[in-house]
Amino acid sequence: MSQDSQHGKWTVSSSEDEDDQLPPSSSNPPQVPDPGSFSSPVETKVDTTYVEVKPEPSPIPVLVVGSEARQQATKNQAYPIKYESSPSLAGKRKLEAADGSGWALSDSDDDDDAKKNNPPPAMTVPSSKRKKVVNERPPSPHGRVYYIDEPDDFFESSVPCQDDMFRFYLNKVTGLDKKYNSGALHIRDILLPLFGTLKESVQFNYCFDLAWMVQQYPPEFRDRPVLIVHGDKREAKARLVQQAQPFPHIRLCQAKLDIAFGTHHTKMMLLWYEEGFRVIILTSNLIRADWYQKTQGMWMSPLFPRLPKDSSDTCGESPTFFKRDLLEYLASYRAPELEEWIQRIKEHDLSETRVYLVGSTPGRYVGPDMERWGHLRLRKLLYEHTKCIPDEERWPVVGQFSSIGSMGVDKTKWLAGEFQRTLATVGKSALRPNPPVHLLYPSVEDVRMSLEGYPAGGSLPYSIQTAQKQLWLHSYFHRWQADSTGRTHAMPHIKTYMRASPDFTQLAWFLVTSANLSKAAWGALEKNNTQVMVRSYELGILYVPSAFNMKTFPVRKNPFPVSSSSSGFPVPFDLPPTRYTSKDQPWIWNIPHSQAPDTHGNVWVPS
Ligand code: TGV
Repeated sequence: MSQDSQHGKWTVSSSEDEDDQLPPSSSNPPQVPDPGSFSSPVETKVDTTYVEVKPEPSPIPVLVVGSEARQQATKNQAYPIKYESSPSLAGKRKLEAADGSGWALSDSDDDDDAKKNNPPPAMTVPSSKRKKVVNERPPSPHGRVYYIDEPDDFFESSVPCQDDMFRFYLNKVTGLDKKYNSGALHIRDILLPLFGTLKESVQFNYCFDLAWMVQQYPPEFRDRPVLIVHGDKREAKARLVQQAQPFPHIRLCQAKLDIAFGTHHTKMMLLWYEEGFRVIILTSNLIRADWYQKTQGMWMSPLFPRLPKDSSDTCGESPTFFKRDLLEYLASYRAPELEEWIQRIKEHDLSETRVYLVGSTPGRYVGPDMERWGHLRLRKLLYEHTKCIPDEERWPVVGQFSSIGSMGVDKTKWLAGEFQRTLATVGKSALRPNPPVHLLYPSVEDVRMSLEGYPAGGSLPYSIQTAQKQLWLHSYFHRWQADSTGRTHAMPHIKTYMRASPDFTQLAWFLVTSANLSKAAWGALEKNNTQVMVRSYELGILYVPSAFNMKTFPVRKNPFPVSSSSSGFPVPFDLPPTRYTSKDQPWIWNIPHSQAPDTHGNVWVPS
């Protein structure tokens, strides 16, 4: 997905101190007449009359006939940068409407959100209203200093401690107190020569700004070959091809997406150096907005040295079989462009890796293949590599994500059935009592009071159409932002899943991944549990204590500032999680908030 393509009506806001320089994702909060206050208890009562009044706003109403068109529009809207008119998509979109192919073999009764109408927040700011809002602007909790550009010290070297056991890092966030960025990495840091002398790289991702990406590479490596692995088709692909035009060193590789509504979410860098090879598995898109004021996570592999020339292919394996699993994941693309990388990886020593790879790759899997991908893969790893814990039914499962798919009319359909069973797996115990499940997802107030304000909601694409069918889900919800000063002021684009002790001081395992809370990402059982169907490409890494010769991971008490003396796992949000009160609502991106201005004095009115 390229971000310079968008057909919606985005009007640049002109509130006084924003001027011409807009923050990366700044889409400008929209305004329409107030539809009435929207408030409901945690579990019930979404005001559905609202939906009837404005059933399906869409940026291209006449043309949106197929789900992919909607999907496209949604993606485009999410990452607006340039205003670009898009000529004559009508014919193409109409053709796409007919291609729902992959459906025939599936017996999933529920759809994921991908199929649904996710009307994006196309935003207009009538100048009259705009003034009014500007005048009503409340004092910003972040003070008058709001960084439009990254601050001068932003790119100062922040080489992570090389003895960092977990190799888990957050991104640097613009506009937060410096202490919260200690130990954090910007994309430019990752590509610094001190991590290796780059020869070639591969960028797996969903959304790309190739011109911006090129600028993130150090000048001396800027013309080294880069392979882009993406999932775009048709117009979106054409736009990506066009983006790549000025860069002869960039080649594209389109990942096959044969099952309807699948997406290429995997975010990974393969970096081939004079000195060896490195893998980065992360949660950020390759666009500036994703590296600006959001919380993102990454795992950086050790530098993998080259194996001696005559080594066999199976050499250089880690205790976690990371080499085998990475090669299997790459092979699943069946892409000729990746063959040379598969060969290269075989020639390197990945034995120092202490994490397990958890991937999803589209397909319908039966028999032993069911455990290769998605949540059944996670289940198998937890079964084999974690130990039973006393009192295990009191150890909560925590899931934290930035988007939510459709998971049916009640919890038994997927969440409390198959997915919870996976997350509840520890060791080989026969009894599997249901642990507490805490789901972390930003509330409206979290988004409103965040560094980005409402525009952060443009990357939290939970739609009212999906939400209103699963009000039961919201009773599991906990806040992302526990207080209004810390790092959680940067809204999450990170996704994490973990099992914590009852007092949240210990972890039985921790996972960071691209996979949101959706069946498309994690897979769903079909055909009387004899088949699992996965729609999307996803990638994450699992930490289990046994791979670190530990019983559990202690949770790092004060993750900020990062100090070499502090130990324990750096969980990127506050524990214990805070449950939504009856006043809290999950962020739903196509519900307007015209009465409560955000941290920039703007309101949110999706069209
Ligand atoms: C979006 C961006 C709003 C299918 C896929 C992509 C990502 C995430 C995430 C969530 C959804 C993503 C997407 C969309 C994308 C902003 C909406 C649809 C509709 C990502 N893709 N809309 N159908 N869609 O949270 O990680 O960043 O990779």
